[in-house]
Amino acid sequence: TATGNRVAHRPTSLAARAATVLRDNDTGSLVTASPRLYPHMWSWDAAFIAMGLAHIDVHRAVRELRTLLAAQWHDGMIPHIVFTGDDDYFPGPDRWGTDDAPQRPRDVRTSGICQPPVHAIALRRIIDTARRTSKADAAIAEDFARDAWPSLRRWHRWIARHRMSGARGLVTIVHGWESGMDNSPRWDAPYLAVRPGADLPPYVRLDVLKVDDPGQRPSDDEYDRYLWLVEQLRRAGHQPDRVVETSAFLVGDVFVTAVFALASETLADLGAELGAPAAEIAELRKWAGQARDATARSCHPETGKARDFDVHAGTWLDTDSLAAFSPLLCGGLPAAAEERLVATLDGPAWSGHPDLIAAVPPSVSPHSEDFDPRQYWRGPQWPVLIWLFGWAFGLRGWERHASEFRAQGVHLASDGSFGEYYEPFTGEPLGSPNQSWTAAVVLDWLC
Ligand code: 2M8
Repeated sequence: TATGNRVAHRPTSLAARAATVLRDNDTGSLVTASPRLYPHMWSWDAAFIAMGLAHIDVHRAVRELRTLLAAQWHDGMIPHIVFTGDDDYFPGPDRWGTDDAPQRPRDVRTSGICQPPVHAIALRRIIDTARRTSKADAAIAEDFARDAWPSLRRWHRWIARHRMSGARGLVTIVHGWESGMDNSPRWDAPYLAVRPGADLPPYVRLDVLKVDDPGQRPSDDEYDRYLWLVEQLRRAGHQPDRVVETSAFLVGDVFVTAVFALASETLADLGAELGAPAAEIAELRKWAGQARDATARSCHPETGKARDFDVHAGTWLDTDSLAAFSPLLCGGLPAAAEERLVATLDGPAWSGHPDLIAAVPPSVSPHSEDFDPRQYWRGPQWPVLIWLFGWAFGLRGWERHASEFRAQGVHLASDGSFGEYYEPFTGEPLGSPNQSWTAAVVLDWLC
């Protein structure tokens, strides 16, 4: 079937294509984030990818997370990129300068920052999928969960220790890349204050060579700032506390905070099922509570939308991005405030915008002056975010919303190209085609 000039695949054919993408991007021990643009493993991509793999082969799903956890730093941080041998991506490990960091694992090269902690959520989903498949699969997933639980707990402890002070209780990030939403307008103001030094070593961008239209990627000016922050991290020797003291970019990220709250609670529940130590479970619930409260407290008194906090400027950041709805991921708002936020999300500035190809929220509101329908994290729809919100809605008992997000997410991706992101009015796939996490969430929606 076709809508406009978009071809729409039937569910069985779409699922088969999604599985093929994951197989094609598989190097054996890891599935790269995309075939050309991102030839390595990314932390939060890997979590979603593993969840998709569980529908094909639970062994393979578990191996994906084992690969990621083998790259966990000794202090608990899960790095945002695990590099394969491929050197066709910039910045690679030499530029990150992580080889000298004493806490990085010896036999694998990684970046020196992290990404949203969605891993416990993926593990929960993998176990649930495996339990529906067979007793044997359930045993594989549960055995792995017993092994992985202490590592995930150390990861959450790292966040609680190093990133939970100084930003009104929100989890702080030291680079826009840590948010996963690299060039979101959320970070425009804090990035303005990042002034690349004259001693920024020269570099050549590779990303712009791998997309049809470089206009869908961040600008050169933005990249200078990204690379300057990498330089600062490297000069801080990738020591977590030194990094926080010296970074020109230091922001409390409300989306990461809400994900941390949701994932900590999920990890605590898993721990209770697996018989983990009670004190460790209680500590996770404490962090979840703190993060949930900080998320709720960030809401604007008039609009009710959640906000990020710029530590250096000492100001709240008001941006009409999807992160404004973060409290819906983790709960914690009074009932009336929550209802209002849900109504805003469903309304004409978001999912209810009459011109959207699929009734799911874009990364930035089409009513915002920052909105750009083709520009990366500045307007397109991202299936992976739709999955996350939809899953959280299901958990919260909002079945109608959860199934609506699932159906509309499938509709958005039904062209079968598995775009990294989509133009929200036409459904044109943008960025990289055959993006693994898009294939993974589509597979999860369909299975
Ligand atoms: C994008 O980020 C990387 C840097 O980490 C890049 O632009 O090179 C983001 O969309 C990020 O959220 C994602 O994890 C990564 C791989 O898909 O690509």
